[in-house]
Amino acid sequence: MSENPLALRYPDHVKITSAEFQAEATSPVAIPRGDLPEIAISGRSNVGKSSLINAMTRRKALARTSNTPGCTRGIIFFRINERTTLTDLPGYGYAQRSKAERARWSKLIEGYLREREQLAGALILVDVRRGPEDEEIDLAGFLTECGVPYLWVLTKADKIKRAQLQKRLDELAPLLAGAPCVVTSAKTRAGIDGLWKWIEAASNADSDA
Ligand SMILES: Nc1nc2c(ncn2[C@@H]2O[C@H](COP(=O)(O)OP(=O)(O)OP(=O)(O)O)[C@@H](O)[C@H]2O)c(=O)[nH]1
Ligand SMILES: [Mg+2]
Repeated sequence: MSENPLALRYPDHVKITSAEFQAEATSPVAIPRGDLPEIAISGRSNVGKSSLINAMTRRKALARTSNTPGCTRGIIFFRINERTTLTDLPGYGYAQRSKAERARWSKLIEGYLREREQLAGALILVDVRRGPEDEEIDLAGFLTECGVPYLWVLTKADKIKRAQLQKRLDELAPLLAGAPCVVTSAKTRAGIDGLWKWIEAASNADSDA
């Protein structure tokens, strides 16, 4: 019998002892110095980046979440357990922004992803119902070009029926370019432990390099 990924509910092994907001950077000069391995959390507006950070840290409102797309404006830095920095990136694909503002954002984010020395990996969030589109495929290519390992994170798994999930994963698999993938829900906490495991491995791989 094939395993249902939503049934893979490991007991959470990461104990969160501290989770702190460090800074919000809306321009490259505002990016804080960092001394910890860093993981960028990326994806289009409304995909659930900020909600995932709250689920990962077991904090209700560490990252600001909203039904209104475009809630997160700058790159937000959170220090977790004095061991890892998570960055909440502003969502893209939100059409109601001016062209100039979108250009400024992509410059900020691309510069950050390309140049941040302690960046150990990136999560690319994709709504499990929607799957990766051009923007996500481009981002994955960009990260590969920058030498940043990435993990596909399929979000909002609670929104589809369990019986449909395996079929959906089979449909999406060819689009994921062989990169690892975790199915998550910020609502049920499915997959959160798997995220931390990947982050731990990416952080160690980076510090060994
Ligand atoms: N059912 C369900 N809803 C979710 C989940 N994750 C996020 N949401 C909802 O989706 C909406 C957007 O979530 P956010 O976490 O603010 O999304 P974001 O990616 O940070 O959005 P931006 O900051 O605008 O880029 C909110 O209404 C959340 O409650 C999930 O796993 N399950
Ligand atoms: Mg957000």
